[in-house]
Amino acid sequence: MQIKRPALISITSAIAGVIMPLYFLAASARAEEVRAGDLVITQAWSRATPGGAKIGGGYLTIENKGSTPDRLIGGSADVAGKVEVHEMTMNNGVMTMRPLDKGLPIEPGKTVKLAPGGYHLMMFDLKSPLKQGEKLPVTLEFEKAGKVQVSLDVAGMGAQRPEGEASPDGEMHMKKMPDHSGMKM
Ligand SMILES: [Cu+2]
Repeated sequence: MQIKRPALISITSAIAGVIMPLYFLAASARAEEVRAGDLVITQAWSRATPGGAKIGGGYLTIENKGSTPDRLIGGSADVAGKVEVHEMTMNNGVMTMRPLDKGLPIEPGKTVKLAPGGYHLMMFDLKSPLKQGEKLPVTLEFEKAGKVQVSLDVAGMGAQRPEGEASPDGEMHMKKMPDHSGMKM
């Protein structure tokens, strides 16, 4: 069936005009997107550290939408004495990590994910513990895109992914809720 009355169409587009901005507002509240030249940075997060801890990790997703390669070479943060780009690997069953002296290549058309167990930002000499729910300002440094400000959403201690992101088994990672399942009512 065809809709011939223009009035209906204008109502439809008016509704879309209201719904679309709300949709983008919700998306931006969940995960901030930072653009720097051809790079798009999303899912920047960290996790809470115990009091007295001197090191913390930083994780993010970097997409290169351009046609030339770039490199994440380092960073800085007010909360940390030093920020390095690291790689974590398994060697004969032992987890080791090392700084990437030449930086992390971000090839054109590729998306590179820094996540627990792999590439990460390593923050040294923390001046204060990272607290869950905090937004931690960090300056990334790229070879071509230069310095880029991002803010890391601090998730709970030991989190494997940012809050709100689905885990690999498809379940949502949620804040811990009081568990009453074992209670006798
Ligand atoms: Cu590290």
